[in-house]
Amino acid sequence: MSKIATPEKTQEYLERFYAGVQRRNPGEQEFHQAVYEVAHSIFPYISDKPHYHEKQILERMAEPDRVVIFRVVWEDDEGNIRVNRGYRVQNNNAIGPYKGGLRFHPNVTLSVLKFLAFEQTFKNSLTGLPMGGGKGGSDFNPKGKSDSEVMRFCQAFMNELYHHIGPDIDVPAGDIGVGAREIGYLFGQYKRLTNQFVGVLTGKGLEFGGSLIRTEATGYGTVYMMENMLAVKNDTIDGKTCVVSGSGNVATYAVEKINQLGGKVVTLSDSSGYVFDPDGIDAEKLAWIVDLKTVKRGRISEYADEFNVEFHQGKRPWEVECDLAFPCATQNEVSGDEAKLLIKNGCRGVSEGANMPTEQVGVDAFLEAKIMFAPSKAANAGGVAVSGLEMSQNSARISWSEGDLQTLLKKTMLGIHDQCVEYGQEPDGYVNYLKGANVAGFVKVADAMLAYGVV
Ligand code: NDP
Ligand code: 2IT
Repeated sequence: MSKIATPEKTQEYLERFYAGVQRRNPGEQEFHQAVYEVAHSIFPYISDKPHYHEKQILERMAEPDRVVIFRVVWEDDEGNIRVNRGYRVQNNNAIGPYKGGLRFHPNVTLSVLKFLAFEQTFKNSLTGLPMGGGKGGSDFNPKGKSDSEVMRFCQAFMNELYHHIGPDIDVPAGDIGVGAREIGYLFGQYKRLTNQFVGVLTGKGLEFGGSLIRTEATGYGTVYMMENMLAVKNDTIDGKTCVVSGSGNVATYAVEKINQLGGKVVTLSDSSGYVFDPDGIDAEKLAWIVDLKTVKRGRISEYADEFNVEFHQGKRPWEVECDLAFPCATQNEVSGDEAKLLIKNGCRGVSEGANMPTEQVGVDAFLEAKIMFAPSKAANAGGVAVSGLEMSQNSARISWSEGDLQTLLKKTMLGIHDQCVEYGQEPDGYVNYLKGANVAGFVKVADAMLAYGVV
């Protein structure tokens, strides 16, 4: 069979490609899912562009440049020696140094990090900034650990990671379980090991090279994406009832921006369940949650006790009626049935703050119902975009003002929105943002790879 796809053979070629990905990466379900979702958009687009096939561009993008797996040994407060596994997946550096977060969570596996690094490659391309795609982390569970234990773990993790990163090589940042505290410990250890003060991590404290609005950027950007989609329909967030999942960094700043734009957020969640507050989670209640999560490191169920509202143990918020939904917790947190329930209950728009939060059948349901659907690689790119701006500020040894950064973040999200429209608008006018994001993200990386030849 020829390697060259033709429009007639698109489906056959997609299936052959996907079978190869499954065969070479056995058991890596999340990675398969992420690659399939992208390939499904890319094959029809490249079916009449043989140069991409001849050079096996998508095949190369779905094989990480490099994966580093290492042992992390640390001592807990009782003097026990603990062993975790650390990873860094360097997926693709065609358009810039590898860039992407670190996740500390017990369900971290190679499959999870490979899916995240693959997605990051397209997301970073969409930002328009020169950043390749990477991701890393560990199966370490920060929950219930003391600050000293987290510090010792971070130091042990960096003792290996520092060999593989650098401001022009690979620049990690935060993700689930890695916030300001962890980035501080990681950066401190990098500096100690290398005797260099360079922008090797983003999401740093403002005192040591961090950028204003990096903390807020992902959540804000996810809401700007929704605002941009609504604007096409001459609509706004004002007055809309919104359902948000999660209660970490992305979720809380999404709530803050929705409130500022006049929307009402009625849910937040964590892995134990969700709270339903029909009066809305206003700025005061949100400040209470941020303190609960970042200082006391408590659970969202405590909100229900404090504000006398319902807590739905073991459930996810998608059963609550809403106009707009913002999944901001983790992958595959919206099942196919939950997606259908959202549509049935009148939800008109979904903007994904988390990475790949919707199962493929759910994504298909959103697209079939032709509701506004911003996939994660477009919707949550505001975080890594401001990380890119942090890298620029570090290289130039300057700090930009909050106003300048706010403008750049908004401009970046609008640019991403417009690229999705350019590549995703269908003949009937419906914008398939998923297709648009995948194709727009692909083209830039693919063209850079073509320019390098076969390497
Ligand atoms: P945080 O660690 O700050 O918060 C994570 C939130 O998600 C917590 O509420 C956590 O609840 C919940 N959660 C985690 N795992 C699960 C699970 N298995 N089931 C249900 N809930 C879960 O992380 P972030 O807010 O930074 O990240 C959230 C999502 O956003 C992730 O998908 C991340 O990849 C994505 N993202 C983050 C960016 C950033 O800048 N931070 C940038 C772009 C995307 P619990 O405490 O119970 O675990
Ligand atoms: O998924 C993501 O884009 C992030 N966790 C942020 C990555 C970054 O480098 O800021």
